[in-house]
Order: sequence, then C-alpha cells, then structure tokens
Amino acid sequence: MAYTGLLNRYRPFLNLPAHTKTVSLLEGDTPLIPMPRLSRELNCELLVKFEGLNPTGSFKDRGMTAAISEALGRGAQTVICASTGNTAASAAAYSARAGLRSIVLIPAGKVAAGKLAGAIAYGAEVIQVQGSFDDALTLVVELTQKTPIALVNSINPFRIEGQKTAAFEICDALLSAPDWLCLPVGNAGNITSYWAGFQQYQKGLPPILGVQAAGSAPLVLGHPVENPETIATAIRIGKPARGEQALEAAQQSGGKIIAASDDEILAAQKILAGEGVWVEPASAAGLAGLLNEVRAGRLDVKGQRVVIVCTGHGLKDPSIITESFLAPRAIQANYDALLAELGL
Ligand code: AN7
Repeated sequence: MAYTGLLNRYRPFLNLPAHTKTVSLLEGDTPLIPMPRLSRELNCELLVKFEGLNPTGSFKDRGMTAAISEALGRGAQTVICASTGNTAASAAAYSARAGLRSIVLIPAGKVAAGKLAGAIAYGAEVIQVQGSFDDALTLVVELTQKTPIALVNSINPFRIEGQKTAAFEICDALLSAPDWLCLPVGNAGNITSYWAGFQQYQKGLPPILGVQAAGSAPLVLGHPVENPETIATAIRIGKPARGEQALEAAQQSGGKIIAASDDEILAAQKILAGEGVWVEPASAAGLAGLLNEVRAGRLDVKGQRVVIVCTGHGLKDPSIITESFLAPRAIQANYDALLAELGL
C-alpha cells in the first residue's frame, strides 16, 4: 500500500482527539542507514536514523503533522512557536499546507540560514527576539494563554505523540529496540518522545544517551544556563521545557545525559559526512557523546546495535562548513591549467 504519512500509519498508537484533521507532507518513514566504517571502528553495529530526510529537513515534521492536524481540526486559525529554526520551518510548512496563519519567534541572529529561509519560503511571519530561545518561548507561552492562537512548541502534547513514531519505526525496522539510542537534547521534547514511544511499543527498552552542547548543558550542570552558547544553534537552549522528563528518560532507561564540546560536535559531523551522511552540527551531538563515552572507557558497545539519531540535514546550516575553509581554488578554463592544478 502506498505510504500516506505518519498519522495514517500509526494512528492506533497515537493519543489524538477525534476532531484531528490530518495534514501531512508524507513525513517520517526515514531510513536507518548502516555505517560500516564507524561500526568497524567501534566494534559494534552502528546505524543512523537520518531524520534530515523529512519534508522540511528535520525530525520536527513528525510532531508538527500531529500538532497542526489537531489545531486545524479544533478550528484554530493561527499557530505560533518559538524556535531555534527547525520547528519554525516545520510549523511554517504544515501551516501553509493547512491554510493557517503561522508566526514564529526566533532568537535574533542565532538561526542557521537554511532554517530561516525555509520559514520565510513557506510563508511564516518571522519575528526576531532580542534574547535567547528561552526568552522567545516565554513570550509565546504568555501570548497563547491570553489569545486563541495555538501553541505548536513541544510543550504541546500532540507534538510528543507525533514524535513517538520515530521509536516505532526503529522497532519496526530492527524487529526490536536497539541496544543503545544516542541523540541530541535541546528543549528535551525528542528524548521524551522516544522514551514514551519505546515504552508503549513493547519491543524492548534501549538505554538512551542524551547529549547536550557543553556551552548549553543545563541538564548536565543541574541548573538553567542564562546565556547558552554553542555552534550547534539548534540546541542553544538554557532552560529545557521538558528537562525533568529528559532526566527521567535517561535514568529510567539506564542511560545518561552528557555534554560534548563544540569541537567534538564538529569532529563528529565530519566523521558522519566522511561516510556520506551530512547532518547539521546539533545532529552530530549523539555521535560526539558516544565517542566520548567509548574512548574514555565509560561505555562498551562491543557487539551491540547502536542507533544514532541525526535530527536535521547538513543543508540547514551551510555556513558552518563554508566559513571553515578558504574559497575553492580558481583556475583558468583550460585543460593544462586543470592538469597543473591537480599535479597530474
Ligand atoms: C536538529 O527548532 O528546539 O530536545 O526550536 O533542531 O526535542 O528540543 C530544535 C531542536 C535536536 C533538540 N536537533 O531537540 C527548535 C528546536 C535538531 C534540532 C534538537 C533540535 P529537542
């Protein structure tokens, strides 16, 4: 049967109200890509759940199909979110599809080019807030408490329902849960969703390794971070809305939440791209954390099946790459110049 999107595929497992009116861009159904070189190096079976292959280039589409479908069915006319970028692009796309007005608040100057361009292309009203993501979220929460505008951040429970489907897909593909699941943690909606999904699906419960950026690691430090900083702007979040649930998920699953430095995150991004999978910096945090743990001898994954969740596509943040090297060499348009340049 033809694929018709996440809500149709997994509806019996999703706690959505009867008024829900499906809005889908055929999100989900993302590949679990084997990584033979990394697997050899770590002596395990390593697979990447490449969420960058969703319609707007990130995992956010899983929760957004659910949140927008519910909002539309309830009669909402306008939706709003605060976002480090990917939620904004996703909310904008699904709102466009549903014919809803969408407003997104972003931290000024801290959203990667591909995400901002997406939000604008899909027709969202984009407002920059002179402050952090956390400040923007505070504003959005107040506005949605005082007006009929629908909130589509992951505080919205239907976002979590939709995002559970990633855990279902992994279990369906592997016929059981993996031995470890590694993923980045920002506002902590995704780790909460995976844990809920694995618990519900009853195909095994993997320990979850949640990874924050060292400059934005409130769950590792045990307190909010007032001025979070990291090149992984997607997870530049100092007060995670679902922080308690993230800590619970890590602890109950037998995993943990750790931090990786920006350099470690960029190194992991390079390793993944070196095996053909280009992800945005935040999305490489799961691998960066795993490598830290394995290299320090704190984690042994020998012979195990490890799934790394890569949450967003590398194309979302082109400048992190283009600003790290000099412009490609230029030659005159003749054959001899090409041979000389290549040293042939
Ligand atoms: C690529 O778009 O918070 O822990 O506003 O874009 O569920 O927040 C993005 C988060 C990981 C963290 N990877 O997920 C937003 C936003 C990527 C992301 C996360 C985000 P959560």
